Amino acid sequence: CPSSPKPPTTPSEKCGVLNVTKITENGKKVRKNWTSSWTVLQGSSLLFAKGQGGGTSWKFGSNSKPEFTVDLRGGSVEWASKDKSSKKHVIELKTRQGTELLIQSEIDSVINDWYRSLVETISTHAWE
Ligand code: I3S
Repeated sequence: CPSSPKPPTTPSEKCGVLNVTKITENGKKVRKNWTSSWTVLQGSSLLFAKGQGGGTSWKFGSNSKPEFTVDLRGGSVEWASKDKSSKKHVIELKTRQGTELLIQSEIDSVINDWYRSLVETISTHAWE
């Protein structure tokens, strides 16, 4: 997906730059720290890496591992309520492991696409 000029082969492969922060980790509230992350949806995993160089030039190379990965199986996704963030277009993602993330993009179409893909991925992998 990141380096391929072709469209992704399956709807569950997707990548792009999103603003991301954890709000809960293993059930414990953590301080928000919004960062711009290169985000890749791969099967039932969502991978994040800090933007390096920005835009789509970023790749997961040998010296640049994903910062963190979340397992979407058994998770849930919804549009975040206003009290979660003052930003526009914020998705709230909860994992079965008790991690909650906020995912945001200023661009409507971008965040709507991610929302759809995440919902689809979670429902596809619901019974694993
Ligand atoms: O939910 P909060 O605490 O209002 O979130 C804001 C803070 O995390 C703030 O950082 P400080 O830790 O320095 O207060 C961030 O800069 C803001 O972006 C957070 O709010 P938004 O509404 O942007 O998610």
